[in-house]
Amino acid sequence: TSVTWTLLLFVYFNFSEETQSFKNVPVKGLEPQKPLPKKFYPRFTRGPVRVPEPQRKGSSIGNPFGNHAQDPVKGDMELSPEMGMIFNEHDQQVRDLGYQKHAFNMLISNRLGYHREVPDTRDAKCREKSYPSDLPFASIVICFYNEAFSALLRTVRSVLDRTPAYLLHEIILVDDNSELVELKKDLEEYIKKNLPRNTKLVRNEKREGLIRGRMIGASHATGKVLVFLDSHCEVNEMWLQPLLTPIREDRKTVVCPVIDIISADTLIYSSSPVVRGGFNWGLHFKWDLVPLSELEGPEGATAPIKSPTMAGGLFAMDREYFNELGQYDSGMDIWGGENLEISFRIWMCGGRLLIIPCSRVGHIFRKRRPYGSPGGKDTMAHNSLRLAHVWMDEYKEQYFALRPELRARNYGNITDRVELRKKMNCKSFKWYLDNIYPEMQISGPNAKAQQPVFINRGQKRPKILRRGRLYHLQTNKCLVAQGHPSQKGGLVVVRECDYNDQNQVWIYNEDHELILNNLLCLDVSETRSSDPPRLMKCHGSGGSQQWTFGKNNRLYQVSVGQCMKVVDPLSHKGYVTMAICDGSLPQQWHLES
Ligand code: LR7
Ligand code: MN
Repeated sequence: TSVTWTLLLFVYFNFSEETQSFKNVPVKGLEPQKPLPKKFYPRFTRGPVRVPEPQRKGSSIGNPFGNHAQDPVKGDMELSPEMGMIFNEHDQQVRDLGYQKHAFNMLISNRLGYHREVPDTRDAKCREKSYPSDLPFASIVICFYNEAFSALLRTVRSVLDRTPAYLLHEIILVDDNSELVELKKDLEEYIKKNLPRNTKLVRNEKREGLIRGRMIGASHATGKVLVFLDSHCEVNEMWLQPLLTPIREDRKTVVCPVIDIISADTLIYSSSPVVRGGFNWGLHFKWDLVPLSELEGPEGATAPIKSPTMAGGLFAMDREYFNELGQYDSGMDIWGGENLEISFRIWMCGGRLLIIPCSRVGHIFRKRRPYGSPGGKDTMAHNSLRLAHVWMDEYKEQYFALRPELRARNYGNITDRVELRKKMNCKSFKWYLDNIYPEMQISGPNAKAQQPVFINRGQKRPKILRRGRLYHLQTNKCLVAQGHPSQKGGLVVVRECDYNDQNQVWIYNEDHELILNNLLCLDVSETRSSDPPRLMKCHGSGGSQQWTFGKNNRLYQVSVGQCMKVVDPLSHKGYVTMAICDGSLPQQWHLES
């Protein structure tokens, strides 16, 4: 034992020193970033944590809130919505390139750097919990393809900052043949110079996709437990111990943290409601509210929750058990479906899948996937077909009823996976539905009516803050629709104010939306930030429809990081555009209240 202890201490000091001395490494962007005025850096409050309300139907994939972006609240990080302000052309390039390549605001990500505090979003009772000291060691596997350097490094750094060194056996980064240069050269250098020696970089010779990518990562791992993370995460306080504890008790338990939300437009970290995984017959993952029966018990809000499925990216599992259970289906490509496949396999073959409310990890939720697949193949359909044929028995008909065109589609050879299912003596899909996901609706003759009781926490409706005309101070005109205010995609212009015209009335609400005549939202294009603002259907997820009123009467657009101005105040056309905020007269607005 003394040898082990010496080893442990060695590892521990090695780590803590490393993490200490590189706390303030320069922020890495496309080129060196100038430090920003202090106000652009995050401020924190450590007040009581509000647990936000989920939507009544937690049915949207991605953000567990469905369509409602959350404002920073007490206990959440109070990051300025103007963190993404553009000061020059370089900022503009970083921002635009970021949205194109990564579908999130890379300008803000770069400004945040690799270390940042995140709000402790756990239930207060989690802080009183203690965990065994002899937990199994973890290998963290992070597979990435063309990830933004700062987001990847923040993922790794957050793990180093918030994991006790003795539990962190290693971090394995799998580069899935990324094309971005900084990921090839700079990353290797950064790892060599700045990261502890047990950070390994594995390179795929060709693009494998995240499924085979993770299998490759796992094959290099030597720790007792595998922990998978996406490459744009930030782990929270005491995230790992609550995940390792149930695995130590039962090696066939697979666990997921609660996935907190990092906004793609503001990078604000906010708390997720505790929801669990489900799916629909299109074989898409979805979030469900937790049935009341699951929440009752002495441990209340901190007790693990059985989950029919996992989202896919963030989970921990005994390494030997991962291998025994058949890793992943290596016939699956790039993205999609593997999360349902491993979920069904865990439950049907004698394991269980839990969500651990006291473990929290933030993930950047983006609105689109920024990369394609080789040959433009629909890998989600290919992968789903494979899982349906191997695991779903007669219930695969439910999928084909929705996707009849896939019935005859080739899905490759599945013999090995069918064998695996037989060899492990796995239960039927019917058993899974009856016992693990009874609330799944089945259409047709054997439909079930029984629905469990859910806690009704109501739906969040953004409060109206102001209602009135939006004046342009210099011209004394009002912002209106160029055409009809109900026309989607229509431009806005300034015109003579008319006090009797409802079509000139704007609503400004707590989600920072500007809604004209209670119909459409003022919106900007995310990818073409030089396009003029326009009216679009309100999507409720912030970003391109998020506006703030700031100093010098400016009207600031959160996702483009610029201010709205009248192009030519003397012209009767009244065109408006987005421009670098400069406090000048053409950029001054006033919203009536
Ligand atoms: O070809 C690829 N090679 C890769 O290495 C494509 C992707 N990747 C990497 C990528 O860089 C990232 O780190 O794989 C990881 C996941 O890809 P994302 O972030 O584009 O996926 P996602 O977050 O949109 O998708 C969710 O569903 C996927 C289904 O295949 C995976 O299981 C993701 O891990 C999963 N993410 C989460 O569960 C986080 C919570 C989101 C939700 C709900
Ligand atoms: Mn992801």
